[in-house]
Amino acid sequence: MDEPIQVLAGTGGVALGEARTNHEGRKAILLYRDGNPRELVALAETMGIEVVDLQFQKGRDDPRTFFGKGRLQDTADEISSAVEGHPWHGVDLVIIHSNSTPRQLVNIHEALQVEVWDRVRLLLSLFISHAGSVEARTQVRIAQLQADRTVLRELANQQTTGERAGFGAGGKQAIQGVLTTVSRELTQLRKKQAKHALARKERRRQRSKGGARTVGLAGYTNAGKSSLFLALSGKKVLVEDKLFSTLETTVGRMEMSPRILLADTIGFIDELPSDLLDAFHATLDESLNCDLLLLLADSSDDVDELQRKLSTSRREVLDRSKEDSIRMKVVLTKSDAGGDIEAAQEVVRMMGMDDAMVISSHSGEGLEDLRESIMFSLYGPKTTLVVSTGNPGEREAESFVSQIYDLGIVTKKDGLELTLWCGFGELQRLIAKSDGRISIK
Ligand SMILES: Nc1nc2c(ncn2[C@@H]2O[C@H](COP(=O)(O)OP(=O)(O)OP(=O)(O)O)[C@@H](O)[C@H]2O)c(=O)[nH]1
Ligand SMILES: [Mg+2]
Repeated sequence: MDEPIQVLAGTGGVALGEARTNHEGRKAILLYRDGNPRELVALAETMGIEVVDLQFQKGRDDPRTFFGKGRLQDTADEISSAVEGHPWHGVDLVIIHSNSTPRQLVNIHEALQVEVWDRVRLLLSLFISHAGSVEARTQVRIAQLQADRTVLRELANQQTTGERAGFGAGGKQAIQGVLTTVSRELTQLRKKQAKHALARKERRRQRSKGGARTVGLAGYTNAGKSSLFLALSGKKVLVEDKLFSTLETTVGRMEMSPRILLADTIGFIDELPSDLLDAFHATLDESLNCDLLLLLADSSDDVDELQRKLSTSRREVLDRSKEDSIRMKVVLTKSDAGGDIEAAQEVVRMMGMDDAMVISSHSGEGLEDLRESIMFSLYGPKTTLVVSTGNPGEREAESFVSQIYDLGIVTKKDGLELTLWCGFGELQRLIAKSDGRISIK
């Protein structure tokens, strides 16, 4: 490219090529106008970024520059003149506590001359640093390119309207060139993503053909989904005290009940723009289109937090589920962590949902009851079957017994009497095919 493009850092460096993925040790300041910036600070800290100062300005945000022009200039001066020993010394990142418009991002960056992230870009950076698998990386890259494209279009637009001087025709062409490249990559990535989605769908179809039922785990980020998945399935997944440790769906069998599949997935967060979450729809679909959904909420959060996170999670689930009605059960996690369980139950009730199950994946409290309750939701009450001994020369009773074991989850066996959880349809078929040898007690 003949003329350098003003790279809007934090957009993933379209024009730079490689995006930076490690932000450990960076220093940032955060600008906010309303709401509580704590969650955004926690997200930044998850990446090892130190937020050294919070800057607040009253009133509605400026549609051009978020903060008023004067205040933004003061901030710029302070960043550029901070000497050794000043808390702002070494700040190379500014975080905006909102989902900014491309216009705001471009202008703020221009004024401050350091990397600028709004909420979306911060989440994207976090996703990029946590994306482990090929599928997760594809999804994140799509989300990132979509976000980049809006900023590039704004840059191109400002040049066309003459708002942005200094690039000339060469600069404009260069931006158009990058835009074309971005669009081409997006098309390729979407094809790749469609293949992943198809493979997931096929796996899902195979599983349900085999009579398996799926239990999805959903909830706000850090609610304890992966920990519960691990406790119930024994299958190792990443558990971390970080936001968004999980970015894709992992399916595992429930221990002792191999016909029940659990699906751990990405968490929700407030104000995640819909198109950003859309990038994860294939992976989310796999866990949300289930026979039973466990909606997890952290009982150690204070009640306001709990309510906010639970409402967000429920709304996202309902918006994204393809089924008309979804069977949902609230689970309060981390019961060992000293939260007010009664107050948490009250929140659940106030939201019009049935009383929650209370569990701790660490101490094991409530897990047995949860297992039972999952089975009950999926299969209804247990059934007791009796296999008759049959006459000599007839088929062995034990072969019917082993068929019953294949069919459902046997919890008790007393000679030829078996108590089990199983699907009604499957049960009817087995009995019909048994020539009267299997009956319900
Ligand atoms: N005390 C206590 N902490 C728990 C329990 N379950 C999970 N945690 C902690 O909560 C944090 C988050 O747990 P995860 O299981 O990774 O949560 P998640 O919902 O999968 O989080 P993301 O994938 O990041 O959205 C970790 O530090 C866990 O150790 C529990 O039963 N008791
Ligand atoms: Mg997780």
